[in-house]
Amino acid sequence: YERQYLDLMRRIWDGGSERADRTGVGTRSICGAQLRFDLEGGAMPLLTTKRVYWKTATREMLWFLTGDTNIRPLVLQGVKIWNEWPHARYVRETGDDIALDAFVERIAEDEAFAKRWGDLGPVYGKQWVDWPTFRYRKDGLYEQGPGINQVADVVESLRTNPASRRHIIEGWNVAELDRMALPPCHKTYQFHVAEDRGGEGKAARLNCVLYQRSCDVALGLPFNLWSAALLTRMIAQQVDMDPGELVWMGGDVHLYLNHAHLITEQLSREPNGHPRLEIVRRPPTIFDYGIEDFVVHDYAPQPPIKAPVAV
Ligand code: THF
Repeated sequence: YERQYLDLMRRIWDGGSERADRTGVGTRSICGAQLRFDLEGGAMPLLTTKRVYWKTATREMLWFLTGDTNIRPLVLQGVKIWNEWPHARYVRETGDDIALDAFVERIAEDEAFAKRWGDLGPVYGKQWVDWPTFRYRKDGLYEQGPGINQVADVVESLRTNPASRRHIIEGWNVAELDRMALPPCHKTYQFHVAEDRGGEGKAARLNCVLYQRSCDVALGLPFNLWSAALLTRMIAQQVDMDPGELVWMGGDVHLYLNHAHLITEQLSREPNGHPRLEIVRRPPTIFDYGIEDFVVHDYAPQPPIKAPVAV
């Protein structure tokens, strides 16, 4: 399965069209790609050709599910992957040229500062569990309505109407894009239930399609694949189904030009082993998981390969 990832990387590096992008770094990019991973038996799309920090990606997923959009809880757990964006905004808006490390330390130590400068705007967490609504009053004006918890709704619809074609979690709230530090990349998750064919009391299988509009193949995709598989596993557990297949679809699928060393090194490596995820407990709801509920077996990856993230 990992070969699909490496083949995609090679295809973009060899044949992608070179272009300037929003971040100014430059990419090679292709339009449209698909990867498929079987999650049966605990299998996970966790790369072995470099170390992927699956606990970091898991903490990020659990943070999404809390609905929080401030980086402080991540910072307090040592998760650094969202730090660059609030830092860049702070420097831009205040003119204070503080170093990233010092900024992050302040986020950790100063709650009021974190409240003011640590927020990413209404990104994933907010849209997933508290999508804003408005309703019209009798006088024709409108007021805020109750937020929509898309994750809870999908769990409920999988239980009550598994054959539905509307099991969707959507991050792309058009009206709020301009307030987000970064509009969602992994924007649409759709779940699909394959009813058991054989009978014999076998559970239905839960499949997931993820549509990602923009994909940083070297740094982001290893995280995004893990996280999508993780979410599918968690939801499957909650609705008493077996995990099925993860289908990943990308829109603008690219490699950053300053990731050349990572790409060359990783493409020279051979995949080794088949890591598995065990969820050691069945929490009462999809919102009650903790990092200690997840154990990965048979993961002996090759060394990490460092590369800078484009902001
Ligand atoms: N922007 C860009 N340019 N690339 C991305 O992958 C990306 N994301 C999120 C939002 N914007 C993005 C942020 N996610 C790393 C991993 C995921 C990120 C951001 C950064 C990263 O640096 N990973 C390193 C180190 C990990 C660590 O130190 O814990 C790695 O080696 O994997 C994709 O959704």
